[in-house]
Amino acid sequence: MRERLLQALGREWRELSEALLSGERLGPEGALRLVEEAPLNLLGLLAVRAKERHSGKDVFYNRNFHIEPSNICVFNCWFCSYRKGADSPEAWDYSLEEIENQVKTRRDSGATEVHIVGGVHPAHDLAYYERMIRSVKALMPQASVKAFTAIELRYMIEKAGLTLQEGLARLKAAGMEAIPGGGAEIFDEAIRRRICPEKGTAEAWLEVHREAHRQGIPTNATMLYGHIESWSHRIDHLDRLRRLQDETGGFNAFIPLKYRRRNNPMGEGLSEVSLVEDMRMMALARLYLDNVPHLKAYWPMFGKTTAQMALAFGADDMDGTIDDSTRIYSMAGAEERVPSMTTREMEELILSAGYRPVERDTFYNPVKKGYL
Ligand code: V47
Repeated sequence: MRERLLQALGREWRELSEALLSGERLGPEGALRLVEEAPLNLLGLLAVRAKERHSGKDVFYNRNFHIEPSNICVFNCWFCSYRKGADSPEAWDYSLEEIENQVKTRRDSGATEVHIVGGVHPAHDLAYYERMIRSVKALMPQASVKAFTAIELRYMIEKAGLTLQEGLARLKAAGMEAIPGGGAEIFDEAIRRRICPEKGTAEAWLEVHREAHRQGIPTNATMLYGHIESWSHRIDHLDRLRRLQDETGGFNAFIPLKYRRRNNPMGEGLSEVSLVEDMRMMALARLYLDNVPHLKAYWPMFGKTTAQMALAFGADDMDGTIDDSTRIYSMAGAEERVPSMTTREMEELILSAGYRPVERDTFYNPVKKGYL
């Protein structure tokens, strides 16, 4: 099969495909040539082979919900439709009691993960976030708390006058068991300065994740693509993540986040990238990040059908059921206005793409194999 496939390819792609199929590492130049010039179906095939080396026929999902404590943010990122100033009528800032009530309505839903991310709020301090995590854990001891982007973490820890090591240790002691991948955007310094000048450097983002990994806290990584960056910037971003992962092994999953253009200042002069470009991006991520176990197709951002299609381009994780608990993407114009999926719908999407659904916990331990 493999021989026939390689024979069928033109000489042009035979050597690179052979190297990738034997598990050789893709370098930046090979990656650029592949993603810009290779036929889409070849990219899909190579990425699926790489996915199957990591996770066979399994495709993971979890039962989760988000808490977005506030959309008030001290930073003003060009691509963000979510952040509001403190005096905006569209701003929210839930009290701990309101957050507890959100958890109470979902505590018996079977969720195994609570994902907490919000704006970088000017007034709240580390002690407030410790209390928040503790009260979520007290109400749902069976669920893992995956909380706060590296940007939120740096801000609350610096404000408390602590080192990263001390601040992360305190949050871990309060019950923070994993860290989501947000805030990475694009690592290239020049692009980063244009789209999120106040957010801190790429090195600052990487340092938070490095320290978390050192403390045994697993994390995810993201990349915001499809705006003013080029394929070379995307490859540079993947390369910096791959280097950190070689060092620590602490990333669980990578999540490419497609830029959505509604209701944010950057969208005025830009259109969104095509489905074909999304699939090329997925395949590139699977092939380049050979040391990151999982690649997530985040359906609230892509829409359900595009997320399902991503399973043919190397993704092996569909994130979770969400239960209509996040606004970041619907505010930016994503298709899923009310992001919610039943486990049945999730499993049907995975099965009809030819894979075996596996409900997982935050750490990718199987909770159950298939309900249908
Ligand atoms: O960092 C903001 C992105 C991220 C837009 O770790 C936008 O499991 C597209 O990181 N268009 C936050 N993207 C969300 C995030 C995340 C989501 C799901 C799962 C996980 C995980 C992490 O959302 C931000 C930014 O890159 N974002 N605005 C926009 N207009």
